[in-house]
Amino acid sequence: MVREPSQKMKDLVTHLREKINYHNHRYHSLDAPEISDREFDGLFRQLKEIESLHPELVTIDSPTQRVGAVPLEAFTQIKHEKPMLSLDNAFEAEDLIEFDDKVRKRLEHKGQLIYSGEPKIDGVAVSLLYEYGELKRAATRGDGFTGEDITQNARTIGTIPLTLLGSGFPEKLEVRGEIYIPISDFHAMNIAAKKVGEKEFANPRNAAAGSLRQLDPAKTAKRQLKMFAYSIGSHEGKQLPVSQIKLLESLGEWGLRINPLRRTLFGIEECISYYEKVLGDRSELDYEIDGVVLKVDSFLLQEKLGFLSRSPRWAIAKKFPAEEGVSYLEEVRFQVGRTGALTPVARLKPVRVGGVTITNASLHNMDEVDRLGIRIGDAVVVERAGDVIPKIKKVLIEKRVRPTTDIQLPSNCPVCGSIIIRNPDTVVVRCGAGLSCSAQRKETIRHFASRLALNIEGLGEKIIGQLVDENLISNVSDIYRLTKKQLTELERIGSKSADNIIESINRSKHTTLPRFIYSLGIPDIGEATAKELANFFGGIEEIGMASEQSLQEVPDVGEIIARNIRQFFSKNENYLIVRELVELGVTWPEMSSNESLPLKEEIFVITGTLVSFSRVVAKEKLEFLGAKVSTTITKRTTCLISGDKAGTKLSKAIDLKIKIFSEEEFLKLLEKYNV
Ligand code: JCF
Repeated sequence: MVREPSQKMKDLVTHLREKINYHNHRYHSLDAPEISDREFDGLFRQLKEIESLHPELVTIDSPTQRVGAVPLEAFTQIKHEKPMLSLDNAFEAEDLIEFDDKVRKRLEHKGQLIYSGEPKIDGVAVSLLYEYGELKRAATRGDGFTGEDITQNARTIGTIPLTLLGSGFPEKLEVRGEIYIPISDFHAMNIAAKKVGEKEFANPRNAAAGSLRQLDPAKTAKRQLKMFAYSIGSHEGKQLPVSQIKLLESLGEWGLRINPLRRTLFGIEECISYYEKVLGDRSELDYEIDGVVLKVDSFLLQEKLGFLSRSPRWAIAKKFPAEEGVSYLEEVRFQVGRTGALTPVARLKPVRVGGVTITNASLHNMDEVDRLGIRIGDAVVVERAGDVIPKIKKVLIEKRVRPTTDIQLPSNCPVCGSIIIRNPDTVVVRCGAGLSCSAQRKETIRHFASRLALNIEGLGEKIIGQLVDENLISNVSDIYRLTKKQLTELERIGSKSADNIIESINRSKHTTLPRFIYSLGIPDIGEATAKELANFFGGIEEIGMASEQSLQEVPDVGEIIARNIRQFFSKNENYLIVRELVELGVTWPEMSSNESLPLKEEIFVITGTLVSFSRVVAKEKLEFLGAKVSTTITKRTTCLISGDKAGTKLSKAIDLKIKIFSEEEFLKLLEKYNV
């Protein structure tokens, strides 16, 4: 019989865990182990042995518990406490000088500014939530507001502490960072995958993303994922360091891994030299970087600068130039898009550019083909910039020795065989068959299910392709008639995935009017225009019946878009599909039309920290009610929402006798309008 563990045993377990965490940190985060792998394994085995004898001593944060959670069926969505920002890009040194000028002007700062510099890791952005130093959950960036819960997988990563070190960390802390796979491990992974006939990954970033999206954490644990921490999101309970570099150093002290190439830079000239230096050292790094991130170092100044939509005014990513390679054009295929537009796609002799094998490049349209003067058999320069589709930069005419062939636009659709239509006004050529062309059917359905449209998870390109080919669906409303049985009869779909797909189909029925409008795939209507239309008309019938003239009253809507909308709804089949979707249960909360928006006269400013949600979300809610939201107080400002630790804006608002709402009053206001 196993006896109750003694106090001595409990102390030993605590001691072992602390020791293991310490050496884990030395090894994974600092690249400076103090003991050999054998000694480390010895400590680990000792802890495991005690834990197996006394399972009641096992805790979730024990280093033995990194792997072992059961596989998930699907990832759940997590809302970030604070949105994850994106960065503005700069490609030229002049862009940096312009950035610096703007920042200094805004701050009315005459001399040099202090910046922080760090390499921009080309991985997967994640957010880790620590409470009282314990890792509570991890999420991918997603759209910046909501991501996927990857806690189980993050726990398997050695550079992510399960418990923070020391005691200086805030009680609640969102840590932001980039997870990546070292280049050497990426190559080893692909060699191994090739051996067993598995899919190879195109680049280390895709490999990292794929590894994080494993439902079984045991699989993630086998990949050599690592993380660099680069900033924080929400935080509570402790005074934070005052600058980016000091914050990075604190993150390092708390046990997170921070990039050793971080620097404090004096003035923009030093930023430019820093960029050159990192670019030069790039090939020696065992991780992919695509530029450097430069930030105004002081948090006080960052706060003064604020944000422009979703990127901070105080940071910029200086991207490395595109990488180039030489290849041959073997063939041109024509792809048929959602609206029937034919896009020529170059099939190239495989060439490695910046560590990635390239076999395809977009040629955009026939004008681009003419501009390049490209012919089949030509030697070409291919360019790859970050994650964008590779491009053909130019033809190497001097290499044209063998006979080459002209690139011909087909006279029939390569998918359905219909006659191709050329509109003399535009460069676009189309298959005019509309939804009778299976390529257009597939693309229309794919767009409908895509993330920014109805967001039907699991209904991706492959499954849609199969469903259309098997004649199980032929338009978007058929999605809502799919049965589990039909799905499981498809290749490679098990009972569980079928259940998940049916569930996400059902979930998608609850949507919003802007998403619904966007999902219809009317040519040239993006998310922004869909929002404007929804705000203006408030209902889908109203849009369907609106004249071209009244459509043009909507901001962003000109002649072409108005005509596209009219054309869409004047087709009986489209009109019917919209009606069917609603009959099949697709619904959205009612929108009030523009004229009746309750806050349309108001200009709000939000200051201080809000407890209930981030300022970005608060802004969205106010805008939903028709208010304008600005970042600076002026005479035109009508209301200030004043959160915790409000500063100069609050005193300025008091001076100007502007109406002030506390967070509580603000919540009451939102409640009144049900938002
Ligand atoms: O390394 C990166 N990919 C990286 C991304 C580094 C940063 O300091 C970042 C970032 C994205 C947003 N900082 C922000 C604010």
